[in-house]
Amino acid sequence: MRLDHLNSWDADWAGLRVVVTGLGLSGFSAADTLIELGARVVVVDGRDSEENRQRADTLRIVGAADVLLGAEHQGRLPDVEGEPAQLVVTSPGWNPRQPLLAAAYDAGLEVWSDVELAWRVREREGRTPAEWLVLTGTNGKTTTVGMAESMLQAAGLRAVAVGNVGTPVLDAIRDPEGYDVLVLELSSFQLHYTHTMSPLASVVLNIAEDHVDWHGSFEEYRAAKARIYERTRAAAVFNAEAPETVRMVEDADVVEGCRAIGFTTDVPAVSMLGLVDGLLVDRAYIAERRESAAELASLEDFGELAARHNVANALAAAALVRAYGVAPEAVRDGIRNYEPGAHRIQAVARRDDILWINDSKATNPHAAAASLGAFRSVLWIAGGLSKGVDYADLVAEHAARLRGVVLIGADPAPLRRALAEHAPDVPVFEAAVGETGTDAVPDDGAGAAVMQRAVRLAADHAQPGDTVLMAPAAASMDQFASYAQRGHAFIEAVRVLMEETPTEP
Ligand code: UMA
Repeated sequence: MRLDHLNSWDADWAGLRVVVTGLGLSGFSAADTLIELGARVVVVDGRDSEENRQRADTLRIVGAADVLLGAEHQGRLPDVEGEPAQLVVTSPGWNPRQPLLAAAYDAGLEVWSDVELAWRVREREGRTPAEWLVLTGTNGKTTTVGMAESMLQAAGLRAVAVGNVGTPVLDAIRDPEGYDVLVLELSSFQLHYTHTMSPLASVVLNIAEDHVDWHGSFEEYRAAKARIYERTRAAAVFNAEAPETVRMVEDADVVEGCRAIGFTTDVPAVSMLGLVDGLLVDRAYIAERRESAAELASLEDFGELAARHNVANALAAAALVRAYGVAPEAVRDGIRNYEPGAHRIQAVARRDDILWINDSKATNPHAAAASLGAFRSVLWIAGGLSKGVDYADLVAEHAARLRGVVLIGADPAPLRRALAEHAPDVPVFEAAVGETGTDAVPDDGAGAAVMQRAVRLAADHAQPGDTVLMAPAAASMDQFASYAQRGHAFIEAVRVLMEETPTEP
C-alpha cells in the first residue's frame, strides 16, 4: 500500500490501521499522535512492566484500539481491530530483524520511525512549519545540537533540540505555540526508518564503530548515517577531517541547488567554516568568500570548553544555523551561553590529588578514547554492554596511561580479552563479580552496588596524581536504566566514599 498521500497533518489519516512497536518515549508520542489524527492504533511492547501498564492505560483512555504487553506479542504482526495492519511505526530500539518487524516487511508494509511520522505531519493548515536542521554522528551529537539550539535562541528564534537527545520530535511538532526551527539529533536507528525527510541542512559529525549488533554490520551502520543527507535542500555539511563524511555528501541525492559545506579545526578552504589564529570563521555563507572570511567567535568565547572537539562541534553547529541565516553575533552569543549537559567528562570530586571524573556518556570506544587521552595517569572504570565492538585499538593506544582498570558490566569478557592482549602489565579488577555475578539484571539496586564496588576498588589502587575516570566505552543497559543513571550511581558512590573516609588532617 502506498502512503504518499499522508504528507500533512490535514491528510486523510482517519481509519488508517497502524501498529506501533515500543511504548517508550518515541512509541508513546507516536501512538498518541496517530490516535489524535484519527488512526486505529495497536501498540506492542515486549515488557509488561508497571510503567508500561500505566502508559497503556493512558493510551486506551485516549482511544488506542489495543495495547499488547509482554514478550509473547513480539513474535508476530498483530491485526488492527480484526483487519490487517497497513503501517508500522517503530521505536528506534527495535532492530529490523525483530520477528514482528520482519513480518511487516514480508507483508510489504512500510516501517517508519517517529521522525518519519513527524516529518509527514509537520505541515498543518494555519501554521508555518518549523525548518529542520538535522545531525548525526558517533560522538559529539548532543553537544552540537545543544550549541545549535543555543545559537538559534541567541538570534531570538523559537528553537528546540529534539530527537535522540531525549525529547521526541513529535512533542515539538504538537507544541501549541510552534517553533521557528527544530534541531534534531538523530541516531542511526531513527535514520534507518526515516524515508522522506527533506531538511534545510544536515551533518554527519564523524563516524566510528558503534551499534554494530543492531545494524548487523559496520557497513549497514554507515549507510544508515549517510541517509541523513538525502533530500537536503540548502546545506549538506561534512567534516573535512573525516573523509568518510565527505564521501557521504558526494554520494547523497540532495535537492538541486543544495551546497556542500565543510567544517575544519584548521584554516578553512572556500565553502568551509574553520579556525584561523584562534578565531572561528565562515568562508561559506558570505558573498565574498573567495577573498575573505566572516568572524564568528573566538576561542575565548568557549571559556573552559575550548577543547578541540568542542570547537569542531561549534563549527558544525554554526554551519547548520548559518544555513538558516543566523547572524555571526548570534553564533558567538550561542557559544558563550551554552551550558554542557551532565555526564560528559564531568569532574565529580578531587581529594588527595586524585581527580574523579564521570564520563558515563562515553558509550563506545571512540568516545572513551577522547576522555582517556585527556589524562596522564588513569584508573579506568570501564565495561558494560559492548554492542559487538572491538576494544583492541582503544586498549593498545592508551595502555601506557593506565594505572589500573576496574571492570563493570555484566559481561566483562570483551574488555578483559583486549586488556590481556594489549596491556598485559596493567592490573585489572572486577567489580561485577560477587552477589550480582555475571547475570546481573538492569535493576537500579544491582547497578548501584556494582558501581560502589568499582569506586572502592578504584580508591584502593589510585595514587596521588591519578585520575579515576569512569568512561565505560560501552552502553549501560545491562546493569543500569540509562547512561544518566550510571553516571548518577558513580556520583553517588564517590560521595559516599568521600563521606566514609574523611581526609586525613
Ligand atoms: N522494546 C521492545 N522490544 C525490543 C526493543 C524495545 O518491546 O526489541 C521496548 C522496550 O521494552 C521499551 C521500548 O521498546 O518499552 C523502548 O523503546 P526504545 O528503546 O526505542 O526507546 P525510547 O524510549 O523510545 O527512546 C528512544 C531512544 N532510544 C534508543 O534509541 C534506544 C532515545 O535515545 C531517544 O532519546 C528517544 O527515543 C526520543 O527520541 C537514547 C539512546 O540510548 C538516549 N540512544 C542511542 C544512543 O544515543 O546511542 C541510539
